[in-house]
Amino acid sequence: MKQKRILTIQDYSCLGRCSLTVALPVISACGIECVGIPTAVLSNHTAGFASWTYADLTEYLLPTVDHWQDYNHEFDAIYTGYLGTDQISIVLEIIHRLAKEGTTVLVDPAFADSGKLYPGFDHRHVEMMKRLVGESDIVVPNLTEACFLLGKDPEGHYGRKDFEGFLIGLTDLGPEEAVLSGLSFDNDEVGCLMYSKKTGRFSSYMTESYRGAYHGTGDLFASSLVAAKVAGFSLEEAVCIAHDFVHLSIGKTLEDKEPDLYYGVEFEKALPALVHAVASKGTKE
Ligand code: PXL
Repeated sequence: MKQKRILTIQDYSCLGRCSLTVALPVISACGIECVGIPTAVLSNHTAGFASWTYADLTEYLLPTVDHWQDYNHEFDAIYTGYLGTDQISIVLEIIHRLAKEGTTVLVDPAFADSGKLYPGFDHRHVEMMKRLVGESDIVVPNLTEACFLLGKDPEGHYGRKDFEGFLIGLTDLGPEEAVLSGLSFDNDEVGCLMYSKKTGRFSSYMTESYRGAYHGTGDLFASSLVAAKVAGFSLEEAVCIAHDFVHLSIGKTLEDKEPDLYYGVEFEKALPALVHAVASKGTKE
């Protein structure tokens, strides 16, 4: 069988286990080729660290894709993560040029968490991100991002009915499917709620919660979800695989006596379980 290939467009933060330093190993471990276009190189991510250095690669995005014209690159999925505001229209153009029938476009909005926008982002970023979400097949925001995208209070308190309304609102922006991750309906559980426009069905997947906020877990979730989808799992199955992977990664991190949470979670220790879960597709069929 032809090897599957995913294109991902997001930054490379050297320290902090997020964006490309997560997407590349996670997708590769699943046996899928991961083609990464770096949008910028940062010394470290911008959440928690007091400062960072930054080399902007906006100018390099379209020439990279122009250069590919002479080759017949087809992508099973295009997956976008953290982007600069002025990069979003370029990424839209890249999607228009490279997405063919059968290419799944997955957008992780990656611009906010814990009720707040990441440093450097404002209302214009949210508006541009809405356009990108509009071109996606699957959108995977956290609750804060969903609130910003839908004009809801990102620091409000919400329950399951509200989350269902948010998922419908997200699919009204364009995508067929939406997943909210990191949700709690009660304090002891954490998980995901998803919605498919085609079937009109909601489904959820919950496990016990470790509580607390863990940086980079949204990127781990999106990377493992897109890999599982491309490997042939349904959205419901892929969400379970991705959630279990993130959950195990946090568990492994907390086994560490002195975890330094600025640096993300120790997902490397959970990769064997992810590989096993994704490989089970071949044995089920
Ligand atoms: O994990 C999302 C992310 C990606 N890239 C950079 C970030 C963040 C979150 O803060 O700062 C540079």
